Amino acid sequence: PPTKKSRLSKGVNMYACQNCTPLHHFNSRLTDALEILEQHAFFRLDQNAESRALAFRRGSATLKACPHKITSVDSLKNLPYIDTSNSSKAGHCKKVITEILEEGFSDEVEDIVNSDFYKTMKLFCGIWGVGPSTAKKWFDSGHRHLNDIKNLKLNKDQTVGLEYYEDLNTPVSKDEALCVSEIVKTVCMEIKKDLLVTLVGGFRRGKPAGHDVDLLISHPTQGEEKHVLPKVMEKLKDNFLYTDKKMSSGTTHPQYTGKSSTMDQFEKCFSIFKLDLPKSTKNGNEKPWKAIRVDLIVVPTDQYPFALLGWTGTKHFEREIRRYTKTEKKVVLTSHGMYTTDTKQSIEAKTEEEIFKKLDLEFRPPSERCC
Ligand code: DCP
Ligand code: MG
Repeated sequence: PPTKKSRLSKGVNMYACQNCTPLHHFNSRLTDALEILEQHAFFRLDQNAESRALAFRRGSATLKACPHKITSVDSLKNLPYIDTSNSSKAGHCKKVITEILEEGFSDEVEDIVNSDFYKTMKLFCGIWGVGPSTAKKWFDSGHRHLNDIKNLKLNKDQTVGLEYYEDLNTPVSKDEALCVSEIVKTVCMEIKKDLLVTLVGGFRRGKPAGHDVDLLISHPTQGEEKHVLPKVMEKLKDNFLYTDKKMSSGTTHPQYTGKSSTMDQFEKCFSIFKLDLPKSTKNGNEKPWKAIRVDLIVVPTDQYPFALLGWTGTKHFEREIRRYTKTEKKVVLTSHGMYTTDTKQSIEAKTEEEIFKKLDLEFRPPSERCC
């Protein structure tokens, strides 16, 4: 059974993976504010940036899981990561929420949104291949506009990221995602008729739009997925504006612990796809296609349920289920598999449901993982 700490606190559990977090919830005015603070903390890159950002995300995840609208400070009582007496970070969440509940807005959030720093960081981080450290370097050098960046030394990702900035910052609709998915499926079928293409990421959670299209490619027979990606890429070469293939290290073993705990070891291709627009949306002056970020991830069938879980997100849900698993179950969970921390024994699972069951977690379908 879960430890005392992790048990229900006023209906909202301590680990976000234990809660039902639907796409549409009751407290978006508050969570929008906390997520601006989260992003701002992340942009600042100072000493405790990551843990400060995480504290805001945890507070926001709690509010998203509340099955009602919070209208008074009283109802914040005992909420995890918001009303906990011994954390100054939870205190910060509560202070901002209180301001919004009582005044209708938060000065701190307004100041951030209107600041040159925040606006510029958002602009620069919108370039594919640019993270907060590069963006901050440019900001500190006095750059404020995309035009200022054009003549700087950029890597390959950043160069195409800047070239297709507008398209890549226009949300991908569900229809567009399905369209890309169908094109990839058709090509896969030509290579091997049993290849399976699964739309994951935000769209699997039910989001109507997203920033990219994430597709898992697998085959029901173990090993049949090998050597498929180069063939898929060859067949799609006219559909791609840009590709960056990441080779598998060959160590797609559940116990592999790479440098980054969030980056898995699957063979994959990060690409920019050139999607033809339907005639009705074409207009005389515009180009007849849209640049869309597409990720193709090749998954051996024995690791499929873990990859499915790992690529469905959200990022916070993934972080939380791994934290729960490690702390409460002494098990390491990755997109490749899971194993016990002490004896390193692999724990098998054939479906997502079985993974939850083996971890003593109530099953959450993708639509309830929107934390
Ligand atoms: N993922 C992760 N950690 C990363 C990258 C990805 O856990 N560092 C997982 C969780 C995400 C999924 O992969 O849900 C896809 O990542 P995206 O960044 O594409 O996020 P989403 O698809 O959830 O949202 P969006 O609509 O912005 O694409
Ligand atoms: Mg995505």
